[in-house]
Amino acid sequence: LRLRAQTAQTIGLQELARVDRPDEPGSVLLVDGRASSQERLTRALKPIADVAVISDPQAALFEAAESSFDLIIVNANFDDYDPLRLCSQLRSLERTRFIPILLVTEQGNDERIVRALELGVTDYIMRPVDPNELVARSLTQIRRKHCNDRLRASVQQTIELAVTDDLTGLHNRRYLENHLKLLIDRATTRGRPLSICITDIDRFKRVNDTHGHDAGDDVLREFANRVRATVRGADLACRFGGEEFVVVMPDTTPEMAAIVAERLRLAVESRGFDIPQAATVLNVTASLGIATLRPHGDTAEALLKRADMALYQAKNGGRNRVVA
Ligand code: GH3
Ligand code: MG
Ligand code: MG
Ligand code: MG
Repeated sequence: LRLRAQTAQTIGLQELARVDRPDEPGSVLLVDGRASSQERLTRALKPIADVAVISDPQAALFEAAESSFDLIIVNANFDDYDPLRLCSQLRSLERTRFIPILLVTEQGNDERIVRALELGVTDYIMRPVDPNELVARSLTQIRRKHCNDRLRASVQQTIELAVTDDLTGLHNRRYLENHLKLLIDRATTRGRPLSICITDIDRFKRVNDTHGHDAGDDVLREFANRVRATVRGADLACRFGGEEFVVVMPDTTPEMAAIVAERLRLAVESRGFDIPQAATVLNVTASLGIATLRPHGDTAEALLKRADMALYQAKNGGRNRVVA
């Protein structure tokens, strides 16, 4: 259900292009060293934004990194402090680099303005500040920020969907194949062990044949839950296809992998699977094959192949077992 809702939201990509979207109130951080201009600028911005005011530029940097502002207005009027330093810091911090900056500055200081724009300041406004101009420039930046935020969130969601298995919420095969290569590179470079486990549900076709495909899906979801509950946070669990799952275990020797695989086998066998679709509880078992990365030039394909051969032996040996 959660995944369906996500799909619907992602399809809402067209939403991003909508121009009739009513303005959400913006949140603005005003960094300004003088009480008089703080008061004036805040009053001008009040109709379009919630304004937080800070006099000290270094405190402003922390505040900006802690909160989520749509716009930072820097009024270049500090004693003994170069406002471009703050702008440059705002651009370099992960948490603040996407927040637009509007610089309030003196007339006739073209070089400084060019320098500010080079640093990544988004826009500037000259003193004396015309309140209407301030509102217009601020609103433009706030709208663009909101639009960019939606776009970023949507791209993020789309990426997540592309690497997630809809039925179980685990990663899918595409993600595994990409990511396994990275994990292998890392393990090889660092001289660390890495093991994988392929597991396949035993006689799964019978579940479908006897109780229907939806009951089969229930088994797959519950199986995925048990995989999730068994592995560590650093492990990568994925649905490799059908009723086959793969767990990649960085920093894991063959001995440790055998223990994890046996724990998973028991987690499946020891408790019946609740099947709401068929109002029943089913006994399920799985076979597991494990393989460990060889120190030199081992590939993802070769590693998966060895684990798959071990799995095949587990099936041949009578199922419901781990083979290394
Ligand atoms: P074995 O012990 O040898 O693994 O026997 P098995 O029956 O589990 O293996 P087989 O490969 O013959 O059958 C796998 C079945 O899994 C066949 C297929 O219809 C079913 N299957 C694959 N994907 C899904 C799915 O998403 N949902 C459901 N319900 N069934 C699926
Ligand atoms: Mg099979
Ligand atoms: Mg099977
Ligand atoms: Mg299979």
